[in-house]
Amino acid sequence: MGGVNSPVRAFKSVGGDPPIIERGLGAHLWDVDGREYIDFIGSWGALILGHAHPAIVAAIQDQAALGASYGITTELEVELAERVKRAIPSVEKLRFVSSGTEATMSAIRLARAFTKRDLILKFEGGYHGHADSFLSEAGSGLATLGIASSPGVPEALAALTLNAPYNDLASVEKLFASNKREIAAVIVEPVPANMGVVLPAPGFLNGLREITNRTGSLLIFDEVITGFRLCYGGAQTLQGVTPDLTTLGKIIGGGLPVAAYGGRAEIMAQVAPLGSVYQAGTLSGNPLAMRAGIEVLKLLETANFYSKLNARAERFVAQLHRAVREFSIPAQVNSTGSLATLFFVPQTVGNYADAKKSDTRRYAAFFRAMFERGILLAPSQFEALFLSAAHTETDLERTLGAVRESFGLLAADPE
Ligand code: KE4
Repeated sequence: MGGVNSPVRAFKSVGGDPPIIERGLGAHLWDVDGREYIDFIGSWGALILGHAHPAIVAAIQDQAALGASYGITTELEVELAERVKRAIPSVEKLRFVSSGTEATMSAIRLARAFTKRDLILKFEGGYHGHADSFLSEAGSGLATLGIASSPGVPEALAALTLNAPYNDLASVEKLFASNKREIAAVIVEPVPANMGVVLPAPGFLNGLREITNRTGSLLIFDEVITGFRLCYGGAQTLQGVTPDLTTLGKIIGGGLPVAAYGGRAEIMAQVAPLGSVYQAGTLSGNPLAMRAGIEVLKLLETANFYSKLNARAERFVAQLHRAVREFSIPAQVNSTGSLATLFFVPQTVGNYADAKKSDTRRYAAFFRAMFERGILLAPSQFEALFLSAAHTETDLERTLGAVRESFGLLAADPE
């Protein structure tokens, strides 16, 4: 289907044909023609440890020999759940699912049941997977392909999703005022990465917490990307804001299909079989994926993992800023921890409307110049660059060399 199993992989917004990947190791990928790339997609953020980490491979091999899935509870699910709960105390109870979409879809169903309200408020440029309720004004692949709302979503359902500009509390207040006591939940990426990386303005997340408390709505942090990315836990740990529900994915599966939703015990108690909010899944919590997740969290919990990764990422981003200045490229670098986006726009980017002012043709030219130099960035202006613990100083130096050459080409062709 279009040669891909997910639209953003199609390279449609950057041109050219995507490579066919044969294998990965550490921060590197090789395609079927033997070309090697330094990889900054990292399975869209899942591979914070890089490809084929030996401990993860060994755990998966070991578990595979014991069986991949039983469809009955194992101790592994309990162990991974306990690790997540210890890392993110607001997650008092959780349920494993197999994709971030399932996690966010289930979280809003639960919020609607718990509050007995129907409306959901999300943010323009926020991306929470491809469930019907999330496809208006969404980020990631929809932003990349310019799809403002997906056909096939009934008008009546789409009308239950409200959108506000990110970092704009006044707009959120206005939507709450005009939809009194009808909003079940606000769902937000605490640090958005699907409109490109955008940082929460001081007080924004606290403001959402105050508004949802005051109005009896739930606050859902979609941490599918930020969970275990910025620190051992969620962005909520760094931001000091406690949501009612959290969704996780990507990193907690170590490259295998794992996601989760969880939060306050009294809310989660409404999920079947304890309650009657129905959510299920054949492969939810399967032992193979649980083993991978447990191994990942063990490695992430090692001392200084994040301080080392984030310090290396910060040094890299500082060099990126320097190159932007040196070559006078009209661009912004938004970053936090090991997440970064280079927006080809002269002004700062604080929300989706700002991000959409980016010159996507220049991003495409930059992407192709880097690709030709063996550096694989996200094939979209509205995604993030993911640094991993596997990116060595040599990888980063090579990447910065390619950045300078690519900027040189762009500067020579101001278009
Ligand atoms: P999945 O259903 O793709 O596992 O997760 C959906 C999702 C939910 N929430 C956030 C914050 C997400 O970033 C995602 C998925 N991220 C995109 C990349 N930005 C997945 C890439 C793709 O769709 O191929």
